[in-house]
Amino acid sequence: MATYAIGDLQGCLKPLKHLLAVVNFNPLHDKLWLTGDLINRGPESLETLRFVYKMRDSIVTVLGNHDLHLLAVAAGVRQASSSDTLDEILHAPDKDTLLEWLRQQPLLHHDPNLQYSMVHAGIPPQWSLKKAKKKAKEVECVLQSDLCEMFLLTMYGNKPSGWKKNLDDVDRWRVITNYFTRMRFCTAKGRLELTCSAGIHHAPKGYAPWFEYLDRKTYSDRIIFGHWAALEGQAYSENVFALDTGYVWGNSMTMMRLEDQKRFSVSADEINSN
Ligand SMILES: [Mn+2]
Repeated sequence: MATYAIGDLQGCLKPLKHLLAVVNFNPLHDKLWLTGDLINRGPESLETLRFVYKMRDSIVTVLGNHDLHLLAVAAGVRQASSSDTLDEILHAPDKDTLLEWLRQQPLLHHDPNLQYSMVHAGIPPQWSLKKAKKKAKEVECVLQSDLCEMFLLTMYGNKPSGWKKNLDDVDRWRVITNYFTRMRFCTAKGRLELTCSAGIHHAPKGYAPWFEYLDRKTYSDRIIFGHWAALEGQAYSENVFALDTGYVWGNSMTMMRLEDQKRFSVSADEINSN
């Protein structure tokens, strides 16, 4: 029995199946964690979502920005963008089942036995794990409630740029969601810079990757995340595991076995030459 974590799938089913075969993944005994962004941009979003849904009893996933975007487009509160590849899901006969399941997924997962946490993008420096869990829960409850549509409608935007006490509901949900699903660079106090998606060495002035702050409150917690393909799987920080290695952009898909932190990866070239 083992637990594996894989970075953003983005509708790429072949490398997922390949990695599971490499380790003889057994859904009866093993667990698979996914860092979110299950769909969009890649070639097989519908089949990927169906595959994950079928394996749902062996899977833990967290929501990424693309997953939330799919829910917003499906709810009719947001237009799809020209680079989206979500149409096949939106027209699928099993769409409602798949999206209803997706809506129930968390923003943060913590396993007290394995001592790992997982989010799509990150946890802001000023929040402890305990606080982060509380904030994630707040938005998860909204998503799973009758307020879901209102949340999806008002979720988009880069402001407010950071957490403050006394934000109104819509603003606090947006900041929480931006932290967990979109953050890359921020200040030590958690002010976000959401326009830059470059690598670690291209931090906008005054900002750093969220995990680089040595006094961040989750410094001794082990955190798995995806979202940031430009890191190429390297966060150069202890206890922080970057798993999005940009398969959908022609690079590779990465899987880590949590028990021994051994990594497995498969490149787009390998998959395409088979
Ligand atoms: Mn993402």
